[in-house]
Amino acid sequence: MLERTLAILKPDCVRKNLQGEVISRIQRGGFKILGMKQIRLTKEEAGAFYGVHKGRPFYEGLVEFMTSGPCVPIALEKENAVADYRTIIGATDPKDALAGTIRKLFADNKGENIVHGSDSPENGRIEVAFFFAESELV
Ligand code: DAT
Ligand code: MG
Repeated sequence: MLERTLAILKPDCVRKNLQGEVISRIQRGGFKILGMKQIRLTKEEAGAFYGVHKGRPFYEGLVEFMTSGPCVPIALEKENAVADYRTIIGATDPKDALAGTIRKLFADNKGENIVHGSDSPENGRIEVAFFFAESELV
């Protein structure tokens, strides 16, 4: 199944100038980039994007972090995109991520973990649409 998934190069990735390192790994993974932009999220946008985590102890810090600087949402397409992208980024906590994954290589901790990835094909489509109009996906 051709799927869409949303990657975000988070503010720590941009601060560390790792955009190229991460994008090259995504490209080597065979993903097609349908759309990419650099933005700075507002508190409202970050809060809505992570709405599923509202009320959890890390939610406020997560919104703070995601609004702390520019980030780079990237719409990706590939067969089995959601699971394959999660394989190359690794576990949420870099301590648990496999060697060679993006989070293991570059992330400092569970909160500041370099990249976002969608967790299901349905959420992949929803999250891509959160950042991109269909006309921006080419
Ligand atoms: P993932 O980003 O791997 O899909 P998630 O959906 O469980 O992970 O959580 C979303 C983000 O929230 C995650 O990338 C970092 C942050 N987060 C999750 N659990 C956390 C925790 N226990 N402490 C700090 N930040 C956390
Ligand atoms: Mg998630």
